[in-house]
Amino acid sequence: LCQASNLYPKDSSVRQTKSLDGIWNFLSQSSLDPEEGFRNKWFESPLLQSSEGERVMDMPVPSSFNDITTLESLRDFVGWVWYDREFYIPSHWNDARVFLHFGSAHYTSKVWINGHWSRNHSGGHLPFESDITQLLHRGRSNRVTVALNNTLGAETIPQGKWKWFHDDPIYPAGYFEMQYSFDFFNYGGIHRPVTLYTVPKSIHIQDIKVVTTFVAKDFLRANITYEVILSSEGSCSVDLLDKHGNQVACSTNCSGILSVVQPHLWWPYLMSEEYGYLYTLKVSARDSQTRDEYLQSTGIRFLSWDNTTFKINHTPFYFRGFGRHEDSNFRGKGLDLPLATKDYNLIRWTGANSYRTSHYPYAEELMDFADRNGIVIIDECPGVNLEGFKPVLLENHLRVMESLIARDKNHPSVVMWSLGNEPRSNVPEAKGYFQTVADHVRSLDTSRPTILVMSYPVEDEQGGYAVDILGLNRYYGWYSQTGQLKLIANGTMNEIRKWNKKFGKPLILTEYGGDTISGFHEVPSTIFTEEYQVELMKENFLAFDRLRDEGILIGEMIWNYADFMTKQDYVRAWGNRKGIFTRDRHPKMSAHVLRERYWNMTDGL
Ligand code: GCB
Repeated sequence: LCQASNLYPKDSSVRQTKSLDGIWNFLSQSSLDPEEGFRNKWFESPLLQSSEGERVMDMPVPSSFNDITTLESLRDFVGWVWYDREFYIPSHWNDARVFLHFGSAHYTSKVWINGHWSRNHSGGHLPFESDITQLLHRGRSNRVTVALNNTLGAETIPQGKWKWFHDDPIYPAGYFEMQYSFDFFNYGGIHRPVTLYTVPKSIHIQDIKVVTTFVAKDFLRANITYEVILSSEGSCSVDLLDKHGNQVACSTNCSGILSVVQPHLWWPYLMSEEYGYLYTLKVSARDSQTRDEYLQSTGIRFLSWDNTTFKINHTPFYFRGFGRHEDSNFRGKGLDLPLATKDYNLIRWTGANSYRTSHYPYAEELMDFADRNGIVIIDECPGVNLEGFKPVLLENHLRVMESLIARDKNHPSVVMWSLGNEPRSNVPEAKGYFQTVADHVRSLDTSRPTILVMSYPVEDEQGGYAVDILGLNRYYGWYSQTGQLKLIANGTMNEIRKWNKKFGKPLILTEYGGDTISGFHEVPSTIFTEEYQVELMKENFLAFDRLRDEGILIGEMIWNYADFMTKQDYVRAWGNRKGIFTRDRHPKMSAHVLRERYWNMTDGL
């Protein structure tokens, strides 16, 4: 089987795609007998025809399965679920190699085609694919079966803890319970598109890497360094096309440097009238028999950083944005393009220029939106609340960073790799652990800095040594000094100055905020009211403006863009309510206040 590719499945003059999204058959397995489906080989025949056939239900893909039905047991389900569907291969695909690509499935997957095992994958937020050419039926129907398990353990990223209950007076025998410490619902399901795509049999483009390695200070010239990786020996031709399809540079080498005169730089939203400018790198590869073609969009922009600043195209950049989640009603973490498009329109409405993919990599479709809209991304791996720092965890962390970089390396919007959010990094082991992760990331990509988002008191924090940029989450007026608005500005300033003194690196306040129930109002304000959220923000702004003047703060990101679902918890009223939008994207008072601030920072564009 030929090695999988890192390229997003796309049509070209050679390649074709076919979506397998839609309604699939779905069955959740009893947690009392987790091996049942494997023992009875449910992958060998259609689920509907299994002995459990009457329990089979409709399940949309992409979507989380949890909120689709009326069953409490499925909403809270932890364990194996099974999906299958039938599909046909177009007859003109007979000469092609066919790959099956999953945008993501949470968390552990096993895939079969027509009853034959195709691949396993572990990890809930990154793509995986396999060459299924040999397993396909031509001229009659095919079946894809997926067994998927959303259980998290001590070594998965993120982590969870689970327990079987036997002989317990409260729990029924065999009761399975999973706990996790992170603050968002552990949705399960096939969360992103499932796509078949073709490449030529004898040679294909496996990967393309594009990095802007030089932008002249006067912006009149730029270099991009590229590399094309082929599945077998062959030759390349590469054309760089501008927005109108005009060729601006070309080469017949599989790797090299393209020099662009008077480049249209990729600028963040509202930093130039031409924000989000994208070129297309048209890559062709051939051998004596055939030709492959892939169109890679690319932006020309250069990043640099030191102990006080972070620059895009030699211009200091201040992050004004959000933490976010992939989360919405019914579909949970399933990709939803109407919602994604609405979100980008709302983000632009607020005047924000950036967000962090808290706390896991988001769908590639969202990264493409960010590229086109000039929204700057801090790209976070799924390492949220990591603890223990055992060697196996480290290995898995390195692998997940590799897959993240492999997937997102060509997005101009991605300017930073986040090694994680709020690790339990107040222990000595954390220092070496994060040094290893950061060094590994640098060995894979020197063009972007690393960040770690931290939460311990500065005296205890061990994670900050390893990274280039510090991320800090602070909740003055909420988790500390609750209800005491007047302490927020001083608390925040005092704290960030201490971080600067200890680590001497640029800092982004990656989270601040407070839960706010849309429609709660009170004067004088109290926590949970819309007034309180606004006043809390304004006190934070006082601190941010001072710290920015002092040159130690390079960004602010409110927690959160929108309300989102969490596990049931008495400190969460129907999820986390720190959004400036509600879960269905209606603005709270805070959205207007943030909008005013962010637009005032845009230098009049
Ligand atoms: C945090 C976490 C985030 C939570 C947030 C909160 O520090 O990073 O995942 O949702 O606090 O609202 O408690």
